[in-house]
Amino acid sequence: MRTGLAFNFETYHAERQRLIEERLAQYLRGDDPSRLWEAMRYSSLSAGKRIRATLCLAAAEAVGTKGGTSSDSFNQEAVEIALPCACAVEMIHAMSLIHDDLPCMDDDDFRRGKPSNHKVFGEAMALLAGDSLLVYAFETLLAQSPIDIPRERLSQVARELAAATGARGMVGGQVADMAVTGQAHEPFNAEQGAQILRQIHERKTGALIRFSVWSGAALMGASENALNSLARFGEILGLAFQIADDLLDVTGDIKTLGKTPGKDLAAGKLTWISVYGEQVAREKLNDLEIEGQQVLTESGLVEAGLRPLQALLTYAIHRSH
Ligand code: GRG
Repeated sequence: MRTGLAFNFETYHAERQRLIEERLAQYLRGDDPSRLWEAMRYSSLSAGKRIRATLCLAAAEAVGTKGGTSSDSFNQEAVEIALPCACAVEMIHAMSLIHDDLPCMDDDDFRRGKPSNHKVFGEAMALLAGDSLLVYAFETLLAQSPIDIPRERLSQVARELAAATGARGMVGGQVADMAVTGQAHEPFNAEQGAQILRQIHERKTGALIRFSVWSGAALMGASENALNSLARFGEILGLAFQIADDLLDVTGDIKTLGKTPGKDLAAGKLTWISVYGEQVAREKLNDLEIEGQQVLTESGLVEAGLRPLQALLTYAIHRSH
């Protein structure tokens, strides 16, 4: 274990991104049929922030941190336990971006500063690359996780990942989103708009982010109290991440964002901006930052080990892309 003097988030994040990308490249080196694997790698290995995978590692490291450990130490054991799961989450995330960009969904030509998957490989291959990534994520989690993780724990993690991805999670959220797209300017009553928005966000983005934090801790065998606190922290961070995303859609530019800005607004999507306005959205972000830090202190985990999670919340809120 390496230890340093003070916690530096940029260094922490860059090192976790490198680890995640190295391992993703290793898992995704299949070559037959070669065009399919190429399409899977094209989206999975392109320049993402890796926030979900980093959250998974950070939660595992927080649980694995014992008193007296420096917060920028590299907890090799925790990282090895959580890396297959972190990569599985990134594969599912990449799959959702590929499908989201298809002409039948958001129809976006750019993603992560590059042409979208279907622009390079065609719609049929993009669809199949997404399908393969979805199932390969589960294969990776189940086949690559260390053998000494209790099987019951691993199967619970796989079950939760399926729930976060499917009809009760991301897919359900996408469908709920599609159902109201184009209606942002309709006369929703305020309460109704807010309720629909909450249901979309909790499932479409929130569920996978919550899972990312929870799973890192669950794989480490965290106590029930720590698990509950970290799951709640994941919900708070998921909502904050989405509000920041909605704000970036109106304030960002294509070069920094790596995708087309203003699309939510143009499509008449229900977002935090269309329902509450920019000012309220920013106030909510402040509240969530405070609430998230508070929830972490209730986890009972060692303070030094929580610093990466604290910093990830701040990053999710203040990021520029
Ligand atoms: C077929 C299982 C299945 C799902 C597809 C298309 C779809 C259903 C769901 C859409 C989910 C989606 C794309 C939500 C948007 C989430 C979001 C804010 C993405 C941007 O995430 P970042 O900022 O991106 O973390 P990077 O590029 O940094 O990884």
